[in-house]
Amino acid sequence: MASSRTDGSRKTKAGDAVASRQKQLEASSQGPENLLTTNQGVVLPDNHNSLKAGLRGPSLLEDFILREKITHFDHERIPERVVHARGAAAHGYFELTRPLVEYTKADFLQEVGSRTPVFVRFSTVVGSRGSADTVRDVRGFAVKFYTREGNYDLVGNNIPVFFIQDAMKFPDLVHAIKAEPHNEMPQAASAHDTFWDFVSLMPESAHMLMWVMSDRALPRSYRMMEGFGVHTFRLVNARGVSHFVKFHWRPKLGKHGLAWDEAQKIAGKDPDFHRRDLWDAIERGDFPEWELGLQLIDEDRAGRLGFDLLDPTKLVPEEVVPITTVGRLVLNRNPDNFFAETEQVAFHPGHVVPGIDFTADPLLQGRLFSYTDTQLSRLGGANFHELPINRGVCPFHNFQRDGMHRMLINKGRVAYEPNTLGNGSEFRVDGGEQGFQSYPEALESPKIRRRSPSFDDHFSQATLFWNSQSAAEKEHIIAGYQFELSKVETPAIRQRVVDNLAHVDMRLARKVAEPLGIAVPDPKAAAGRSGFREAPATKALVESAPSLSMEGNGNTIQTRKVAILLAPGAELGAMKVIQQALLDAGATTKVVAAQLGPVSSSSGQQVPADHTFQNMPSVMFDAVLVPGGAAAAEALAKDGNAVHFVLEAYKHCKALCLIGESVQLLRLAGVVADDVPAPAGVVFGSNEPTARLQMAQDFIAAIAKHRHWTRALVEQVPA
Ligand code: HDE
Repeated sequence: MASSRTDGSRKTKAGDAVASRQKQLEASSQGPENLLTTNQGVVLPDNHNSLKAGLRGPSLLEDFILREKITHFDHERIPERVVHARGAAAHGYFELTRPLVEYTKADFLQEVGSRTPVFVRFSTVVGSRGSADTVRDVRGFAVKFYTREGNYDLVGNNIPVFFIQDAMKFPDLVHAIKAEPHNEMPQAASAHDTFWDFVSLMPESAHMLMWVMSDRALPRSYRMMEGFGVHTFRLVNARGVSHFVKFHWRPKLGKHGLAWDEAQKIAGKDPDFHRRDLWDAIERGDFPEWELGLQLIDEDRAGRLGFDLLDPTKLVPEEVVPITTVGRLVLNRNPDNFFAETEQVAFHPGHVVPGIDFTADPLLQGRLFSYTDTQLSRLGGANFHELPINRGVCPFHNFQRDGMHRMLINKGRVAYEPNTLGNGSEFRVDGGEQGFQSYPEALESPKIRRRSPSFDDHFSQATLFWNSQSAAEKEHIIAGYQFELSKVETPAIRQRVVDNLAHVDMRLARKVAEPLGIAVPDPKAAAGRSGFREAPATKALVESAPSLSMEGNGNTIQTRKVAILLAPGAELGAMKVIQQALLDAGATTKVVAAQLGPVSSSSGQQVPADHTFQNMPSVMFDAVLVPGGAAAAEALAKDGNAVHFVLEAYKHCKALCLIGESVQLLRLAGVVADDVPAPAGVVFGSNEPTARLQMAQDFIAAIAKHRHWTRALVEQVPA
């Protein structure tokens, strides 16, 4: 429990802030016990039988043990988050690698090497708590820093812009994208009429829609996605000088996406795919890591960007303002209890510390109200800051009192200020230098309920994003729109979407329209609609920004999962060499076979299978390795599940290494033939010892590329 002292301990250097935070949490933790008691501590005589009037008689109301147990159970659930209900979280630390004294007085951003404990929650936005992880959606990326000056929350997303510009439209957006209210369908999906109805009437959503239709909305892993603060914030230094700042989290493993067909299948095969991936990586000791990067912009530069920094539908390309790396985030401990930590954690963009401040972004301003307000119903009252996961590591003291579930026992008779009966006269009331000082931004304008014309250009950055994508990424965006609109039943809505798209890029609009059987998009139709404020497109400072593409990103195979398909008679020689090379490069391998138990190799060696083709299908892996051996290849070729495994990995453009005779698995589908070069990302080779090392290197290089999106004949393979 936080102490109520206001002594100077927040200034003393914590020896190891991360360890003391953990100790603080442990004080509220409980491990398993042998003895069961009631909540009052009375030892239970029996945990199987209720108290009855006779062996076969009715239960007695008097049974306080049964009543307490059932009552507690009846109230186990709390409302899920109204958005971002589905999530997973972990503990870790933030380490500063570059001092920011020049820009901010925030204590945790001063000294290189200082470590601040953090709790980070990732989430999807639209689905309910039990929905699948791999749906097409934005991901939340919320970081709570337990600093010595109070908790600082950076509550961001994995997409750097947002659908809307003003908080006033947030409830409409959420009502439109969530399951439709009459039948609560579809779950965790934007592919339905109400969402597209709304966004097609809100051209300010054009930029964000491009991101959501891209593979950014299908991350391979939380560990392989970027995070963004989205809004422009301020950093303020000790002299009161302010800089605008944009926050970026950049994953050490690179940014990577899934194939859409794959993401949909994973949603059924393992709805916990991202949650499990995060949990397993931390349990294995593969601690996920991100760099914190800042774009620092002074007032003068801000005026020359060509768009309004307060508009959350705009980003600042790093090609225009470079990103300075200032620290690293490491997640190294899984929560002990999902409910107590991941569910009860309460983030709030308004949790700031001295040296970090807001801007007048009208979306951010609305958020500053929403987050405490929502906890009042979600966490049942005003004392949620006392929950162990939400407690700060520095002392706090004020005269806020009472309320549901108050845990702190405030001593004394004084709960007001000023006072002379307590120590009230010691408090500064003269607006002195101490504490959080709001940046004194000059504001003198008439009240007005209107949108600034500087927010009117909705398409230039959507076009910039489009221009910055590789050919394959563009195809994915087109396919994303086509899929979503094919689920929209009202033709006029589909038409409106493509008419709007014509303002982003005519080719994109035509390609989306074609297979939907709708008219060639008409940009003028969009412009004539009410709510469509046409603004002269601002000149983008760059035509294309490679940093917005995910192609060619990352060159490591660390933590990638490789399936080794085994059947009786497999020749293990080359396979073993390649497996070792994969492990040395940091990948993990699993043996997958027709059934569990040992599989006999060609030399009679017994290799235990970790999984079966059905319980761990190809969508659970990043790459596939199949050993040679005529008998094994024959057996796999006759097993529909094995053939499907290989072809599905091929279709999802994953790296494949087929040794010796196992090449026939791809021949069956007609995607390889003698006279055709090996498809991109597919490595063939003989069992000969001389070929092994080269094969291993080629396979590692193929996995490092993540996916071979331009691979030939993918459409020919059945889904
Ligand atoms: Fe949130 N958002 N949001 N949001 N948001 C919530 O707070 C809200 C927005 C984000 O893991 C809620 O505690 C409004 C942008 C994350 O616990 C709620 C507006 C961004 C999380 C809320 C926005 C976010 C939330 C629901 C527009 C990216 C999950 C439960 C004015 C910068 C945090 C809760 C976690 C959660 C309101 C827009 C990120 C209702 C009103 C933009 C990562 O308060």
